[in-house]
Amino acid sequence: MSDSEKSDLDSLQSQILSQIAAATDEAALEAVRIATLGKKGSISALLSTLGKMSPDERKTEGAKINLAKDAVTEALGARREVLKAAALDARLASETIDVTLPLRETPAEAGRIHPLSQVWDEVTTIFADMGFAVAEGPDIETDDYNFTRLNFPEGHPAREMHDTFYFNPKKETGSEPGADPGSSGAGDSRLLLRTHTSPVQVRTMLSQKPPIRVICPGRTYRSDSDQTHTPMFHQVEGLVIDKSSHLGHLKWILHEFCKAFFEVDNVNMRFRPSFFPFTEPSLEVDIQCRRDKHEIRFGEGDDWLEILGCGMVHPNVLRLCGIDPEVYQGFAWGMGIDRIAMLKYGIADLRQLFEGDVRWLNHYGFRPLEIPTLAGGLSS
Ligand code: 2U9
Repeated sequence: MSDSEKSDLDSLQSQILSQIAAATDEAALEAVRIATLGKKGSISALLSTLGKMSPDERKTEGAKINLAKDAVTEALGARREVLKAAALDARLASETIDVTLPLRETPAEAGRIHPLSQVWDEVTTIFADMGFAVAEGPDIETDDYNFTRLNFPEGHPAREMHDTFYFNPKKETGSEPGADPGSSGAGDSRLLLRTHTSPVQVRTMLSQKPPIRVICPGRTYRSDSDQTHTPMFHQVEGLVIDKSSHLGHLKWILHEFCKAFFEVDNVNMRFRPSFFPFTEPSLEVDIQCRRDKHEIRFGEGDDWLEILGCGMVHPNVLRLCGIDPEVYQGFAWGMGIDRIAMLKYGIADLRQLFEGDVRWLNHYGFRPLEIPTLAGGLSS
């Protein structure tokens, strides 16, 4: 090999080695390998010239070219290891996780129970513990079940008192087949959104024999909307029918309910005479409380707060619901779930209950897995 050829091989080798050193990733390094040691690579091309040389020349030239090939192969291997390690370091750096971060809450943990649902559950838990059954009925009712059978006479102002949402009247077809014989006329089948849950008690009395002990929680509707009224609101009503049920039983039940619901050892109650078409006598019930600036405390203080209405079921109602008032008597009561929820949980504005604001719900809502029980605490 001439001096110039020697320096050609040297410069090719040093050129390849600097390309290897400059490769910044494994793909670039592979490109250098193919350009040098691949089938059409520069070193492979030199090796292919050996065949045309004399045996002596081939011996010396072959040794030199193979030395250059070994140097390139070794450099490629070494650089590949460096690039592999660097790629692994970069991946580990980009995929680091902070194991000290708090876990994200699951949907079941992040959700909240609305205060109205909570109070609904608390109320049903308390009455179920006293032995009451829970009954529900349709939101769309007939005039008959909502008013007539509850002793609201046709055209009586008490019907207007309820600001009823009526549906358009059905076209009259004369006497409907299978019409209820207890119904007093065609107007009775006109549909409406129930103004109270009392039709559920009507249905209960028509379908069951006394003794009856039932509570009826549900949605109710009245065409009324201002700071203290929403067109849809919630009620829970109760009914007891037996041969000797009396006001003393009613007072005991309501007293026990108030103590359990407001989670206090004693509540003073005041019963005032009132009027409802479906009860006689009728009473309104106040509970004693102390109003501080930001909260109300029950069982102490010298203020009174109205929480429910009640009374002995009117004999006309018993008769219209298929129960003989000469044999049976009973009592009933009704209260607003929205109102008692606001009182218990310090909710100032009724409309917040229906806005569906998740920030509000996060503050006032309850954890889904903490179900109210009398033994475990209603609202702990
Ligand atoms: C039948 C017989 C009697 C249910 C009753 C009340 C008194 C009452 C109001 C409280 C506030 C409605 O939520 S409110 O707007 N209710 O004062 N409700 S007695 O009496 C009945 C029910 C059904 C068959």
